[in-house]
Amino acid sequence: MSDKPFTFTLPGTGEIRPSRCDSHIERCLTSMRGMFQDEKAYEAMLAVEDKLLYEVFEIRRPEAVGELISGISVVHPGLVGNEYYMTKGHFHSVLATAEIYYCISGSGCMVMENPEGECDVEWFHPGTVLYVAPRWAHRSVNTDLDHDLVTYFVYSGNAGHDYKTIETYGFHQIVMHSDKGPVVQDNPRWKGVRGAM
Ligand code: S6P
Ligand code: ZN
Repeated sequence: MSDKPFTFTLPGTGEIRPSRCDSHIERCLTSMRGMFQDEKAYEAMLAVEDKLLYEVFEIRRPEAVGELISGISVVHPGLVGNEYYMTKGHFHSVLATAEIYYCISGSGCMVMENPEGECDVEWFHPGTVLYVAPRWAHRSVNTDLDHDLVTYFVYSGNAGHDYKTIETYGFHQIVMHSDKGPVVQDNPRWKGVRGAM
């Protein structure tokens, strides 16, 4: 990997690919087993098609202190039962590493929590910059049922990803669709001991 400076361009509205991309990850329904509230709806959808829920295009850099890894996250529109398509979500393995998200197009939110169980949900609209403070787990949710949620993210090269904690416990909060729009609720399926995480 070159150590020289470089440039690339972000996707415009209606596009999802940056002009430079070293890795492209696609996450389908199968990789989100157990994460949605409505298991019957999940299994019924999966029986028809293993739908693509979200994609990540990364501009890779060495996973080292001082480096910055960035890329584009695209959460497609849709529902599993009454729950919006979303990312798996994770803590960073090096908990004390922050992340910046910039919303290019679409709308939605970031569901966040820290290991003490404090929760926060911040909303994305085109132009929104979100600072995910160190120690906060984060999950992107697309609350627009007609358009992709496209964000640009930047995080420390050495951050790493801890998926297991969220896979084991879930997030404390969920975002559900209603006639009046998105509603943030406590997660009835959260598997930890309240106040202990
Ligand atoms: C990495 C950063 C994003 C996410 C992406 C997909 O630290 O937060 O690149 O990886 O939005 O989410 P997830 O939870 O499947 O990695
Ligand atoms: Zn992250």
